[in-house]
Amino acid sequence: MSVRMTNAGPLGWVTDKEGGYRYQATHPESGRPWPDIPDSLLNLWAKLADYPHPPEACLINYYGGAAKMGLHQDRDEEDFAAPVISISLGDTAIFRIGATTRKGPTRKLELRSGDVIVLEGADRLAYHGIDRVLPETSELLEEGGRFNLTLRRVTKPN
Ligand SMILES: O=C(O)CCC(=O)C(=O)O
Ligand SMILES: [Mn+2]
Repeated sequence: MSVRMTNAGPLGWVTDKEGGYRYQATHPESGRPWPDIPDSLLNLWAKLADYPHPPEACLINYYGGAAKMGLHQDRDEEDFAAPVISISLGDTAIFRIGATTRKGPTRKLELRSGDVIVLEGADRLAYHGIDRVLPETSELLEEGGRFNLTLRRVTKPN
């Protein structure tokens, strides 16, 4: 994977050779809990999510150099009634979004710094990915590149 990742929140999305993709409460190398999701992001969720419970994971992706992300669905969560809310910061990305089947038609969207997208309803399980990041399109990050934050509800509340 060319994207660098970390997390905030009670659960983080991780992967390694032994365990594959999963959510867990601690960093797989340090064994320590993830830091809290900042209030500003919890407030954004409360405003935009048509869902009565807070997010449990904030996945933080950093795209440097030629980093990209292949077409995939976000489906490791238990409750697809909760949206995935994605925030873009830094250089502009070419985002691709399609249907709920891998072979469906796709379209491209430019995600600029500050853009927020909500994957909900029929789009919650839409295939999506990042074709590429356009260098030097934002001055937000001194080192360049792009951060993407995704807020996710992982468990189904009782
Ligand atoms: O970087 C993005 O805008 C998308 C990230 C994403 O789809 C993911 O982390 O699952
Ligand atoms: Mn995704």
